[in-house]
Amino acid sequence: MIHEKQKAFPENFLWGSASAAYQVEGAWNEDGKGPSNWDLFVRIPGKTFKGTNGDVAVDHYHRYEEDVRLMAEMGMKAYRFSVAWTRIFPQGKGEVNQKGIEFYNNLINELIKYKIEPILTIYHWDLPQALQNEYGGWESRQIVEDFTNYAVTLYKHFGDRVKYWVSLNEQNIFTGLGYRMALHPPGVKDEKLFYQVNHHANLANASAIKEFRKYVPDGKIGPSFAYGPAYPASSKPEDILAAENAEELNNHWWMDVYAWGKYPKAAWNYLESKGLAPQVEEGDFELLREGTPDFMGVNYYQTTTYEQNPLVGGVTEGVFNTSGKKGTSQDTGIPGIFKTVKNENLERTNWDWNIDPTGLRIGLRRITNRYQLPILISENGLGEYDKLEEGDVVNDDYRIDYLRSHLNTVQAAITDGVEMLGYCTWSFTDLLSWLNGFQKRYGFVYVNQHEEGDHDLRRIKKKSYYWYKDVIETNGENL
Ligand code: BGP
Repeated sequence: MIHEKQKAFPENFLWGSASAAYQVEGAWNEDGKGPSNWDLFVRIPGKTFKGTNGDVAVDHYHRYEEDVRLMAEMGMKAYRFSVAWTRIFPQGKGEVNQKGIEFYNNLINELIKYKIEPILTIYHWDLPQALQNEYGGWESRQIVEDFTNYAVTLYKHFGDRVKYWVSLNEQNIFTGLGYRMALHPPGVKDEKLFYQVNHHANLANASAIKEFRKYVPDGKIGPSFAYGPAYPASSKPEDILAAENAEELNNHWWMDVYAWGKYPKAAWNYLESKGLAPQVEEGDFELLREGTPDFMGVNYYQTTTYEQNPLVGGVTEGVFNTSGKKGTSQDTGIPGIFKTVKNENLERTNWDWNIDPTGLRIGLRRITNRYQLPILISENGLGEYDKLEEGDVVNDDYRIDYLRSHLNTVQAAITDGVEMLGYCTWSFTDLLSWLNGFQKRYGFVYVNQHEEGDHDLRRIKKKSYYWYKDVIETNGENL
């Protein structure tokens, strides 16, 4: 649809930015914090770009007041951050660490002081290592109880002031990269275990949402799903079927469970025939149905294009570009199901991520049609090299172009009828990229931090900072 006139962004639209504890906080072993799986994983040689870790990150733990002040000056309406489970329960369970509660209380109060809506992510990948050691973390159903207890602790302490909650961040990514591709902790490649781990995460998610209703009845909660809408490479029916397969196995496999408490049929049958379907116990589906969200959180970066992949001799494992050298990624696939191909209609970033604003609108429409849930864009942004020029200037016009084009399609989706709660860019300040060090930058605020050497971590507003400020001030009229 080409609209003659776009609808305005809703009043009270949550113009925000997002971050994650491990990527910004630093202070990895301070004030009683216990070690997380990431604290250990990054120390294994060869796992991250130039061995970078979040020991210091961008030191948000000590500089949160300055960071919030910068948000306030920009006029930001919402800030999505995550809580480090290991600050609240250093060993994953047991005694609450009051210092951890204190830090997030301070952060929340600081945000509220400036009328910035806190959006709290309960879990953004940093699992207490103690739980990994004790029972394999997500590999055991025991995680459901410990995760729920952790979530309830957060509801009790922060639910009076925090009304927007994200349960799990990108469950599809942390389970997939952790148990299928061995790129994230615990660095395992085991298809069957991957589906089982993911089922436990579904149960934990639903259980935490179910409890939420008791403790924060006036709040809203949902997961943040990393949605990469699937495109067929051509109009060949085989390619269209390959894209359908991808949509079902890579997207509906998660979103159907969130929204409806059930797995999609063809995907389930396929996995069952391969002996890969998760083991389900009595009461599981009931719990999944009882723990459905108020909104779908969407982390959108790109679409993926698929074509047919032969059963015999088909493409399997691909290669991820974590170096920032354009063209170093390789396509991946499942024989007999699909394989990915480069979409020649789209530009790519230096990390080979497709730039596709229209894909966002397509994704928002698909979610609206299938689930009829409001949507919070909980992440969207451009990771690129930035150049700090003389006089502390960063001219990141490419980031402005990226965000503007995506916001244009968000507005088109709103005009189509999609119910949007808000839009959080990834990210506010620069931060640590899990596998790509500090050179892949996302923020409106440059942080003088690099892979090597000691740096002063000073904050510098980029050109995009002023652009987003104006967008917020005009409620999206000046895109
Ligand atoms: C999402 C994660 C974020 C963030 C972002 C950018 O998948 O939720 O934590 O890292 O991607 O990814 P990257 O840092 O790999 O560029």
